[in-house]
Amino acid sequence: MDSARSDCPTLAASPGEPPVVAKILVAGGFGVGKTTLVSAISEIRPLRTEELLTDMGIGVDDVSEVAQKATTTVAMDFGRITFPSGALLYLFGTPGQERFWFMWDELAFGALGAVVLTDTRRLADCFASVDYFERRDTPFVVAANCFDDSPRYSLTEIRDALDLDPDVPVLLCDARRRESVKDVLVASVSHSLTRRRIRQSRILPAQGRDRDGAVG
Ligand SMILES: Nc1nc2c(ncn2[C@@H]2O[C@H](COP(=O)(O)OP(=O)(O)OP(=O)(O)O)[C@@H](O)[C@H]2O)c(=O)[nH]1
Ligand SMILES: [Mg+2]
Repeated sequence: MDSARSDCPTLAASPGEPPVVAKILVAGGFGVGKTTLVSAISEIRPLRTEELLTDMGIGVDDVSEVAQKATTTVAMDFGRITFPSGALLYLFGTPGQERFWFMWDELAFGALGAVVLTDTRRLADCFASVDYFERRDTPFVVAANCFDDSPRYSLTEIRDALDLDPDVPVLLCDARRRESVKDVLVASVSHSLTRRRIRQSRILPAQGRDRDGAVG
């Protein structure tokens, strides 16, 4: 598969420097399209850990809203994208079901940022992901995956329903379409780098101050 067509300029390395490598987590509730999103954009055959949903899950997994779904992710999805600048983006999709959430800390380790994927038929299912990234102070964007029979809400309505901070980007997407997924990832990387720059600009001046707050 071709590398992403439009580059993400903020991830470009300086000349002579090794390529920038970044990790983005794709999280969200059960069956919102995380595996689909990673598969739609990965330039390598994505690593998938799908297992059949069987009767063993009755009473444990709530599949009422995803009746067509036959498999579920039990560990993670993994994909890779190379930008024309040479920057590498590694994508890690989390398992959506609550019984696998113990793996999230391992998957989130070292992540530049995250995408919280949501389905507007079940917005509340992404509360846990939003809380998780807010608690960890990991920059995230929210992408509403537009299923054919999902109600259409404005970005403001989605933001309000999830009670998001004003700086959290909210987008609509189609997790099956590569171009749409690319827009989500570019938004995630840009937002994460902006947040990181703001954080550093707060830390650096503070380090140069003496106990009275005077800049040394
Ligand atoms: N119509 C439509 N179907 C989609 C879309 N995204 C995903 N699907 C379908 O929805 C189902 C669930 O997608 P997955 O990608 O397995 O969802 P997931 O979030 O990885 O699920 P878990 O890992 O089990 O939590 C699959 O059958 C997809 O083909 C979409 O944008 N539109
Ligand atoms: Mg999955």
